[in-house]
Amino acid sequence: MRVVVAGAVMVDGRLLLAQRDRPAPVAGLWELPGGKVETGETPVQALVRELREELGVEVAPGAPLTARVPLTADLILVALRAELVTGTPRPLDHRALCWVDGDDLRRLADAGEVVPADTAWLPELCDLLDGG
Ligand code: 523
Repeated sequence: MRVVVAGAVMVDGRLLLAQRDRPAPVAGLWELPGGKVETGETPVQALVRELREELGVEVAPGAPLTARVPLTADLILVALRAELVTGTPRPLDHRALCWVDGDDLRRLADAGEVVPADTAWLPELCDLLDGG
């Protein structure tokens, strides 16, 4: 079983979303940025590496989100909260980035503009965002 780890980066009550550039079925949709855990890495190490590569920032991973999402028979998607330590996120591997509050996130999801697997985290993300 391989793990894909994504990061929930929140600053001042807003969540960072990244717009996928590929593959075609999800291009243009918004996700929590991240990627596959490589052999010999922990999910925490993988998230630090992925967000460094994809966003040009250093993060400190924290608590996991509750939902774990099976993607395929041998791939599972998890998310960790991540504190932004240094840098300003840039879309080095995505089409664009945006910061959303709870209402923005619900609107994007209602419009079908969130990567399907990531919608599993909507309730807990909206709770975190709405709670300030
Ligand atoms: N997801 C997904 N949501 C989400 C991420 C980061 C990834 O549904 N927030 C899915 C998309 C792919 C798989 O997880 O099916 C791997 O994500 P990807 O392509 O971002 O990971 P990489 O870049 O490590 O994969 P390779 O391109 O294969 O290296």
